[in-house]
Amino acid sequence: PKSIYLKDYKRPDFLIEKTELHFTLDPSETLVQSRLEIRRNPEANTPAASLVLHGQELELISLSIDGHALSSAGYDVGPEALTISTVPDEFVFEAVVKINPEGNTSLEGLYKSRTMYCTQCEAEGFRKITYYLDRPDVMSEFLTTIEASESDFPVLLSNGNLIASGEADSGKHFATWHDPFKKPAYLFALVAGTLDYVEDTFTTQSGRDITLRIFVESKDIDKCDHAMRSLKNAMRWDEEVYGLEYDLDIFMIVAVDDFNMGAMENKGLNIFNTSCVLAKPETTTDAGFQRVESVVAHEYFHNWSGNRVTCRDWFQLSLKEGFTVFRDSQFSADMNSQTVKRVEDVSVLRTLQFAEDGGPMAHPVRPPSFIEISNFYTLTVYEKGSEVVGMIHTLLGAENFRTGSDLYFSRHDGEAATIEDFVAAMEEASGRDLAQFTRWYSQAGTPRVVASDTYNEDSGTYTLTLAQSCPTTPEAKAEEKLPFHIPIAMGLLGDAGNLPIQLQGQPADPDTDDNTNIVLELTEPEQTFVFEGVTEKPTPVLLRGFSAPVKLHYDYSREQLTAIMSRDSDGFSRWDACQKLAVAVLEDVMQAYRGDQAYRVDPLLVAAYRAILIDTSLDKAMVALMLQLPTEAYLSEIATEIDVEAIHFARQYVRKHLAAALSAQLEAVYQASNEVVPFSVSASAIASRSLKNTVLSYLICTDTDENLQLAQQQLANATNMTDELSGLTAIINSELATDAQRKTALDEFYQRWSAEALVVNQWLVAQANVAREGGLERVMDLIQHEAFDIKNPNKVRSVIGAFCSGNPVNFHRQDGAGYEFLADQILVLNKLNPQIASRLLTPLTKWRKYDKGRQTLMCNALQRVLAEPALSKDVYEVVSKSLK
Ligand code: BAL
Ligand code: ZN
Repeated sequence: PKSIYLKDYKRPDFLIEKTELHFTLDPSETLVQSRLEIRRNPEANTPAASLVLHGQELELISLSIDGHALSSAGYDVGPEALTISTVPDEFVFEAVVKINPEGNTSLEGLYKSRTMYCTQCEAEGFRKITYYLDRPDVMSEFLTTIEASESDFPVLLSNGNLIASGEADSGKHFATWHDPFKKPAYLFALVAGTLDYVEDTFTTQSGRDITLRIFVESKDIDKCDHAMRSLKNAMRWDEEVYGLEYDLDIFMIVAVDDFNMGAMENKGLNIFNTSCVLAKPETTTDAGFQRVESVVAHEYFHNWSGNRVTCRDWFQLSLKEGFTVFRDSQFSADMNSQTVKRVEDVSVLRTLQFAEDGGPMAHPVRPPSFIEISNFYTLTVYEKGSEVVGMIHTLLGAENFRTGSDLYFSRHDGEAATIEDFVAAMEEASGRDLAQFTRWYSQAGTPRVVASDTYNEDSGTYTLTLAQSCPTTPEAKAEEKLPFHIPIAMGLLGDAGNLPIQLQGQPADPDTDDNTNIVLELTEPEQTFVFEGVTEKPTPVLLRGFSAPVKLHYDYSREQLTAIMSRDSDGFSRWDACQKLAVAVLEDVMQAYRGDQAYRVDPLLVAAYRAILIDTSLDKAMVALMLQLPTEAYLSEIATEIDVEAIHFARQYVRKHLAAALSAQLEAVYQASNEVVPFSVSASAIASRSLKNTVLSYLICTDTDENLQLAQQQLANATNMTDELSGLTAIINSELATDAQRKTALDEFYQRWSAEALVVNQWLVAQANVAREGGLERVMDLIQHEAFDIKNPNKVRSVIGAFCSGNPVNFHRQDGAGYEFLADQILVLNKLNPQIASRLLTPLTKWRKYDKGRQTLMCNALQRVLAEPALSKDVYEVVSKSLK
């Protein structure tokens, strides 16, 4: 397989003004008739004589140009393209092709999910529907007719507005949809099925009434309210915060069970993985509710950041994804809690994106090349991309950022844009030079910032030196990397609270009423900042709000960390200090484990936890987050060499120690939060459940039968899935429970919920994650269970994905059996669904961070996958790059 390079980008030779499609649906022989009004692109870089259209897995029936059928001498059909050697400057291209939706297990293009037809075209799935210029800079008006049996497929949907429907000559029924907004083919969508819907309306700020519909299988009709509420909130929020209004007369969401991604922002017809749209208290956890809210908003926000202004090419993916993740994070923070949302986002970034940035698949936010674009829907493009937009927001301030965003949307409306276009609008709106800043888009790797300081009591000056560097990544060596432009929000902490900040040589800002916070701009390899009027030796609080995606090192004492935890004004920094303290304590235990020494849990951590448990003035959500020790995945990310057993042991040991030392406080908090109140998904109700269930996870570590009973009671009496699943998880992870007790809990749960696929998925995840011995054997049993289906991505993620990423002691078994299991599953999925196969590889790609024995075993598993003769591009790219 070949790499494609950003530097080779050329404008398209042809444009498609209008696209007319006619689908005659059939499970194995769907006919797709296309009529394309094509003309040469006057702005083509290297005008070509021949027309080359993308097309894959299509059976060509007929072709014509301007009504004249083409004989086979006039064209060439290959596995990936159709080439017509000579065409006029302007012409009508018509084709009839046959496709096989029920045989399409890749879930790209048109496929069947249970009883319905649906599509997924981003990034390059449209070419599996018909011959086309399947690239985002070719934007066309679409007219789509769908013809199918009315009894089997009463609902027929596509993008835009419904303009005709009725009985076709064939006796089947049809619907014709017209989308007046030009769009690239990746935003095309079609749905046909027996679906119910809930409907609502939204009146836009200019007074237009929009019909909102969420289509689901009838059994799920009671799970749409939260998505609808989230959609309306998102529509209002986008008007208020970004001044952006919805454009079509109807906005539709369809829930499908078999879906590679979370959801897809097709124009006017979003298609969602059921897991990201369906929610009701009995079946959905709080995390699930929040995911629905954020994904519904994310896809809706794409209507502007992605659809009205799209990407010129796939290298620009973060233009729409990074910006849209930033927008949905702002939205979720506004709807719930700023600090909690920030902590959650940063946890994902620091655990998973930093790991990606430090591994063989590391790439800049704008990758310079790819073999298969599906491999670049990554945490780097999405989450780091969002952080990069967030840094622009920090550097410009909210007002200039909004002016820049307005300029970007008005200037590029209806166009396919680049990251340069976005940055240029931000520069023009603010007058700031972001040239150096754009290195965030072109250099991979997580920068490291080392902070050191001195305090001069006599002069009252505090001097802070920041030095930056960036490790080697596949595209550049460390020494070739140029310094980043890094905004570092910070403050100084004294004995009684935050100190006023006065930077030497800078006048005090009369506009600010907060003189205890400043954003330093680090642009050089090393820079020194001098603060004046500092009346006591301060503790620096660096990277407040996690103002840049960097690894910042400062040699904090544990006392300084507890001071930040209890006194800093920034909630994120308080949580972060708690994490740092916990990491230090865990590292003590890991060291003792390796050195066969006595274990000691620093009493400072116990005291800090006791203080937050008894302080009823604190936000319960933050208390829960602070009580959660750094995960094994995070501890692995920050380790130079991952010691699987030591990490697992240390975490368990410290948890047990804390549970025993704080049992009275934990029990009191549990009892206080275990009140029966009407269910709500308000931030405060979620916070309360989060604290209760975090506390339960500690209580279950104690050797007390009553605590096991507590979990059993919670499982039996729960009125919502958050509590029910926490009860189940506590029991199946408990060392106190007998095998029979665990089995009963699991069996009863399954009996209760076997008809609810999304609940069963959570039941699968809970089992795949159990760290007790024998995890691999349990997962091998699970993939034989009636609830498992390797063709369904949610099931694959729930069992294989959850086990390999979320159960390190079992997956990284020393005999390598976990690696061989994963390789076996990847080889099966490589044939069925290459995108999912490729995603599952991630844990194996990290082999360099393990001991020599595991390195060899992990590489053997990767080599076995690489030896597969019919390897998909998706899997090939990840395996070959990770073995390099
Ligand atoms: N565009 C793919 C799904 C999403 O990011 O919204
Ligand atoms: Zn997106």
